[in-house]
Amino acid sequence: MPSVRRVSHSLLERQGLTTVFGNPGSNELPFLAGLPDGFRYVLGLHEGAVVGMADGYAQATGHPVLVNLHAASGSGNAMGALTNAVASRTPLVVVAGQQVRSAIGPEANLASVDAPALMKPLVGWAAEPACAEDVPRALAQAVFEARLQRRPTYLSVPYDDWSADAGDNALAVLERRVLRAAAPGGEQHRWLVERVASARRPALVLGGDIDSAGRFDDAVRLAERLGGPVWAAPSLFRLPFPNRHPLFRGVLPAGIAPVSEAFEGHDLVLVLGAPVFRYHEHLPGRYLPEGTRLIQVTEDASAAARAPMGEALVADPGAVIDVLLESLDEPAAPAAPAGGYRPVAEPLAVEGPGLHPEQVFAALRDELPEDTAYVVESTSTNAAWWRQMDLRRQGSYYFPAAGGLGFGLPGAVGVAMAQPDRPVVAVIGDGSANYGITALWTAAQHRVPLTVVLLRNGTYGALRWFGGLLGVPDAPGLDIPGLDFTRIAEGYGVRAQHVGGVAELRAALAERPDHPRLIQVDTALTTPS
Ligand SMILES: Cc1ncc(C[n+]2csc(CCOP(=O)(O)OP(=O)(O)O)c2C)c(N)n1
Ligand SMILES: [Mg+2]
Repeated sequence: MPSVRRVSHSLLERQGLTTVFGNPGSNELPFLAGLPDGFRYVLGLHEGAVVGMADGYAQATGHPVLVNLHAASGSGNAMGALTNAVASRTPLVVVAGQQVRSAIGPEANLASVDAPALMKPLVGWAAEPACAEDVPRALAQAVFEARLQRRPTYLSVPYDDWSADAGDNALAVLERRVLRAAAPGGEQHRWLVERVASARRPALVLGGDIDSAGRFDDAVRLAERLGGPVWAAPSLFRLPFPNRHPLFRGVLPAGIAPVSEAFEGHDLVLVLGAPVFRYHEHLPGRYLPEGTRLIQVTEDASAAARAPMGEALVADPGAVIDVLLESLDEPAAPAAPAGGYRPVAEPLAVEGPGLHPEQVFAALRDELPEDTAYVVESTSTNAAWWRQMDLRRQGSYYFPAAGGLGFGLPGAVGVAMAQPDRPVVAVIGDGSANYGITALWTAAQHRVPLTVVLLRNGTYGALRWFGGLLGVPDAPGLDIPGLDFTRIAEGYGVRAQHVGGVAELRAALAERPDHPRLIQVDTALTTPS
């Protein structure tokens, strides 16, 4: 009979999880023994960066990705990064090494005491198999749960299990396929179409799931059929709609009162592929204006169950778009003529040293190809970003989904590894960069052709703005002077330059190196909105 390790490796191969992001320790080495040809182990130097890279890679490929972490300490280091993966519904399969079975009870060094409980509030499913024979089945479950729930899963495996005999039934798991169909059935179909068709002033709110599911272009067709305004859901992590399309009204503000205000005058708000809603700023008010009805369509049953208002249909929002496109009449006159995209405003300039972030973003927009994918983690420049960018393609925009810093740099490395034919640019603040900085080393080792544009304003800009909002104008610990990212990048093996002005920045961006590089630019402080 083959070993647990052999069957598990075969399972991962069959399920397409052959790129492994990890940072190993002694407990994990037995799992890594004899990895078959075709596996690729991408080493990250810190677990936050490991998970960020895997998150970017899984989001860009749309498939589950294996993450290999070291016991409780490595899992703990990864937790902040996992909050983002949970919010973006990224199917990560985390396998952590455990002490040998007989050493867990006495709590030998590197025993992870009650390992599933350590991770459980965060991941969708967590387990430690009750015996070695159950490891291949449990690993298959971890993969299927991640795929079906679209949520990270966690499996802790005692390291003496890998060399154990897999038992007579182990091979059965290799043949398994687990499929899901999620189009609305007859009754639901009729109800939804009737509600949408009878709306006089419908509005559409699209979540990041629409982009993750590859429905960016279909969302445009639906919006043009409905003819109403389109917003992106608050706390956006993927752009589901072209941001200069004439029907696009921008990202909804992340507060109850301003969301309600935006919906004023609409009898129906149809929310596709988003929780209702991921508010952030506490701006209380009524959830919806008088006379506005909300229908949420999401594949995420928990997001449907926990919403505080509206009706919900748990179904694949992409399938629902198809249903609506088939069932709704063509509009008499197209509300949004093709090619009628809204023009871009002139970038603002600043006096004194440093560029306005808008000048930086205008340079990105003009100098980089239209299909560039941007991974953004710069928190005070949100308004400037949307004023200048013109994103018209699926998979153009990624942002830390739970607001946990440390996704941006590693996430960009993962996106670039997943899409070698697409230009990838990380737009990173000088505060954010530090949380995932070690990903630069992985980028250098794998010669990932990533451009990092580092915005150095010397401060945690967004927190200064938040301080005003919360009535805390004098909080300490917000400034971060004295950081030179060109020297840090060079230390990790990434070529770097400091650009002084717009012309120099544009000239640098026009180059297309086949290796990673970092461009540091000093910027003026702006506010997120
Ligand atoms: C892991 C984590 N720690 C702390 C924070 C709080 N936080 C939110 S925005 C921010 C500042 C980020 O600064 P920077 O990247 O320089 O962007 P800027 O606001 O200056 O544009 C911080 C520290 C967070 N979101 N995540
Ligand atoms: Mg900053």
